[in-house]
Amino acid sequence: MRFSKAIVRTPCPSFADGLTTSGLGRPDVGLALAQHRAYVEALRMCGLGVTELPPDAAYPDSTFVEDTAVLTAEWALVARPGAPNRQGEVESIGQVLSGRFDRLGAIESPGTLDGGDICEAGERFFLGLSHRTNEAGARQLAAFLGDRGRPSTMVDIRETPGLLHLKSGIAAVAPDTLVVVDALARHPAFSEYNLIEVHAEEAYAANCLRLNDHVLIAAGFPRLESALRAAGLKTIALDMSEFRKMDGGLSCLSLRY
Ligand code: CIR
Repeated sequence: MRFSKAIVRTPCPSFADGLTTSGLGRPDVGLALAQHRAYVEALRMCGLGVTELPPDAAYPDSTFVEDTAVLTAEWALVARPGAPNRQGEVESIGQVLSGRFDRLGAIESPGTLDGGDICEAGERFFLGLSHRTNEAGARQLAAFLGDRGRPSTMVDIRETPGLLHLKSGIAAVAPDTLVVVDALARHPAFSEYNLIEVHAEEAYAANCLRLNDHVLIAAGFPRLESALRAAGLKTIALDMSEFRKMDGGLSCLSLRY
C-alpha cells in the first residue's frame, strides 16, 4: 500500500454532462475544480508525485481516470470501459502509460473492464463483475494477473443495488483489512479479511483511499471516520459533493502506483 506516483485529469468544462444515476442535481464545475485541487494537494501530502493531465472536453467523465487502467509499480494494463462513450478515454492514457511502464497489457473486445471494479488487497485482486466490467474482461485480467503470480477472485455485484463499481462498496485500507458496505459484508470472498463495516447511511464513504500513512475519506461521514481512526489509521477528509453528483468517489479521481 505504498505509492509514489499518481496520475489525475482536471475536470473539463463539460463535466456536468457526464454519466450519472445519482439524482443529486447538476454539479457546479467551478466547485468541482476547487475540490479537485484539494484532492491533488492531499495526494501530495500523502507523499505522491502527481502528474496532472489537461482537461479533455471530448469526454465529460475523463476526470474519473481510475476507470481507464489498472496499475501496480511493476506493470500497467489499459482498461476498456464498459460505457461506450468512455472507451475513447483510454487512448491518451495508453500513451501516458507507455512512456512509464515497460510491461503494458490491454483489455480487448469483447471484454470490458473499468478500473473502478478492481480492488487490490494484499496479494489478491478482487475483480468486480458489474454493469461496466463483463466476464470476458474480468477473465482477461485474471489471466494477466495469473501470469504474474497474483491471485484474483471475481465478485459479482450486478444484482447489488446502489453499486456502480466494486470499489463503490469496498476499499482495502490495509493488506488484510477492508472497508465494506452492508450488502457485501457477508460475501464469502472477504471472509479472511478484517472488515470495517460502513453504516447504511454512510454507504457513499465506503469509497475511501489508503495512500501510504493516510486514508482519504469523503467529508461528512463521521462514523466511518471514527472507525478508521479507532483502527489506528490517520484520515484526511475531503469535500466530494460535486463528484458524488456524477457517481464518482475518491478512488475514481486518480491512478496510483
Ligand atoms: C461514470 O458513470 O462512468 C462516471 N460518471 C463515474 C465514474 C466513477 N468511477 C469510479 O467509480 N471508478
